[in-house]
Amino acid sequence: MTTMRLTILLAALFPLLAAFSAQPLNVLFIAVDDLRPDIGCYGVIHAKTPNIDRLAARGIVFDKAYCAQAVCSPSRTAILTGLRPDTTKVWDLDTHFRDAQPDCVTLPQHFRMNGYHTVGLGKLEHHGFEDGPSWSEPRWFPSGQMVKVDEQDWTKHTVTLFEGVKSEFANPLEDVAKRKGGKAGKKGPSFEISPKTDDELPDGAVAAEAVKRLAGLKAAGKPFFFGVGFVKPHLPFTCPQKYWDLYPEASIQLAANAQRPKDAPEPAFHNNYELRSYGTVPENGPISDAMALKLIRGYRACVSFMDAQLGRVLDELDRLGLRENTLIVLWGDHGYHLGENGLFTKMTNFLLENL
Ligand SMILES: [Ca+2]
Repeated sequence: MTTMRLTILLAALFPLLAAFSAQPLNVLFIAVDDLRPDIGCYGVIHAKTPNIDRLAARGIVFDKAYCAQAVCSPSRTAILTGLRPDTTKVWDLDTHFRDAQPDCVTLPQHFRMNGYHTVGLGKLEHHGFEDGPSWSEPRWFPSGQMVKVDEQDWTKHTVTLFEGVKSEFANPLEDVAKRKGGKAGKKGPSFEISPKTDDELPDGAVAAEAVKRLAGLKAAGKPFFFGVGFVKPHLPFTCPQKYWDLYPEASIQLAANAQRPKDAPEPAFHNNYELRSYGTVPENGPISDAMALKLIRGYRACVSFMDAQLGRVLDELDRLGLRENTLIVLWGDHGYHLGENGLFTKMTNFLLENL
């Protein structure tokens, strides 16, 4: 049985009265990669997340939300299909849920089958496992690809290239091929102050595209299900200086419970292998306190960077007068360690408290 890390699920069900109107509500479905509840609306004092907080203030904050399995694809698949990993057979990052459940109906697919126009930008399904029947239009990625998945054969993709933003994530299809072919090489640094502007980074490009698309979705006059996927605060913790500046170095402290719990069984842990795949992190041995402090600061900076991109989308929704008739759901795919229990990243069953 696979469980369970805290995930974040916020919904702005606003206004509730709209739910009783004859006009179907639009859905803005926002996925955030590796977001633990380091967020102001969860009472985390250090968090600088004004846009998530304003969304939370007019909606519902779910504080007992759990994920099916604490890693991207199984968790995302469970959210999209409503099925457990043991049913989808997606326990890893290499399996499409339609291999085991060819006829399942995903959440966006359900809306599509009921008259909605469904569009997805960025990371919603796990990269490389985009789903044909879910979307009315090709899936859009900031790295310069539009991917149309065959509606009958999910192994067939049509890819259109355009001038996109270079991503730290590889081309989704190449990424899968590389993983299947063996060990991927070392990646870039685990954290970095980026000299790029917001829009030159993937999440900024997703926000810019989302802002562009909203006007078209409104003009089309059909109810829409709009999936917007942000990849920060996933590693590497790369974002512009202004977001790092929100968290002065001197304000960062190590996790209070940085030791393994007494008598906890060995299988509950891992050796931080995801973190170690980044170039600046040693292959073995402890993560130094100096590096841990940088990672914690970088993670927080990336949460704020993502929050700023979210704010652009929410502002445009308001500007277009769509707020009253759009249900917004914001969710993270699983929790995350930043040194708690001696761990970094995800893929454990620990719950996080007192961030
Ligand atoms: Ca994830």
